[in-house]
Amino acid sequence: DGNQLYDIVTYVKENTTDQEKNEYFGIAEGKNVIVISLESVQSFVINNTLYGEEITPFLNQLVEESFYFENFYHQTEQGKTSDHEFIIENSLYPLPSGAAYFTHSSNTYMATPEILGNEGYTSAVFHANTGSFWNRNNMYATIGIDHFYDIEAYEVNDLNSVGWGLKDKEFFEQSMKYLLNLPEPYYTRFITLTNHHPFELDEEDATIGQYHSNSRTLNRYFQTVRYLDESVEQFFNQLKESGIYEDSIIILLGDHYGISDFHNRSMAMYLDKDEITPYDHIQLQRVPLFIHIPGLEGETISDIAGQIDIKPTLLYLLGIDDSNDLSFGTSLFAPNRKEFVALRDGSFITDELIFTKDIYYNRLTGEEILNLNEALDDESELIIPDELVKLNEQVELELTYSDQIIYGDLFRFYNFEK
Ligand code: GP9
Ligand code: MN
Repeated sequence: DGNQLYDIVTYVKENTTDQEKNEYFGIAEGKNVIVISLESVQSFVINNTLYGEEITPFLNQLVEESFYFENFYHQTEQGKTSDHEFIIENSLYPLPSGAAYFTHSSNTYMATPEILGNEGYTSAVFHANTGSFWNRNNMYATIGIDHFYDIEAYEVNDLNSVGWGLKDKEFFEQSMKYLLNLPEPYYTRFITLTNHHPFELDEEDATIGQYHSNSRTLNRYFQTVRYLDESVEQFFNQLKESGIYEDSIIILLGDHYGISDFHNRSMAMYLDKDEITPYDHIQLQRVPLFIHIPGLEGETISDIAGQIDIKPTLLYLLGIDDSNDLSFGTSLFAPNRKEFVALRDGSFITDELIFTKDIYYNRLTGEEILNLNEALDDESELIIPDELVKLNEQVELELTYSDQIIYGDLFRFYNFEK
């Protein structure tokens, strides 16, 4: 109701919307936007090797030429790919269970495509799957996506498909004609598919060997990741040849983890660890984020970041004032950032800490700082520093506020006009 919204607006205005502007504000003004979702890619494959061979040669090269965020976390839940779409377009958290794409596709939102639409942008999503998958067709209409190139827009047959459908190289290739016909400037998203569990690949497409462990899933993962790396390289070449590249800002990000905890033993073996601790689990939720602006030098950024920051970051780089928007993220280029990244289960990351499963860890070393369970078992006096209590409360509050917005469709009552 109105009171809930008032509290939320107050909180958001105090915590996220007051972005100081620096030289990055508007640095990509008027450019076309190309967002590439790297299905199931986790950061551990970037600048890493398998039996001495680079796994992602093209993406490694791209690290050098982009703003690369090495401590960027996915924040998705059960809605998987659709959750990552929901988070990056709205800067809201996904729901604790179910997928907002299914359950709240008729809500009022003020998503990136709507905001950019008001600035003269045309928006499009490219994804070679059935339009109703994740209820995308309905949600896209709600958030103002002008064109959805779903499976109907592609020529799909036995030869050019594997696993979940059209191979990514074919997907990018066939997408070019549509991209070239979009009125500029445009905001586009490309959702890849081949690097999806169970990571099937035709032999002729495999250019790196498999891993050898008890997990067939992890063993194959490296091959489909490499295939995706090559698909993206091919797409970049096509963007360059067609002249699109120069006028674009290209954002690449992982949507969510690809290797679940079920494969922890094999994962530990690959990472040369005895086991995957709760700390390691959180660190494995890092997915790559590249912000590539042709002509700018690359920089690897170690600050913590989350998918919730994508919307304000993009608007910031495009020079669009979003001070009356309601979002839970902050621009990754603004000097005054929010101090934590919250995951949907209440785990969170700060510059210094990782909190998960009732344990506070030192983020950089992985050392346990405080274990709430052990302290309680001991019957010892448990003293939790005030700042930790405050952080936990703020994370919970923020997740609750985001849920209230979605469950109550509260944006109906908010005036986004400046
Ligand atoms: C389906 C694709 C994969 O269209 O986006 O979805 P996921 O299983 O990763 O959520
Ligand atoms: Mn996915």
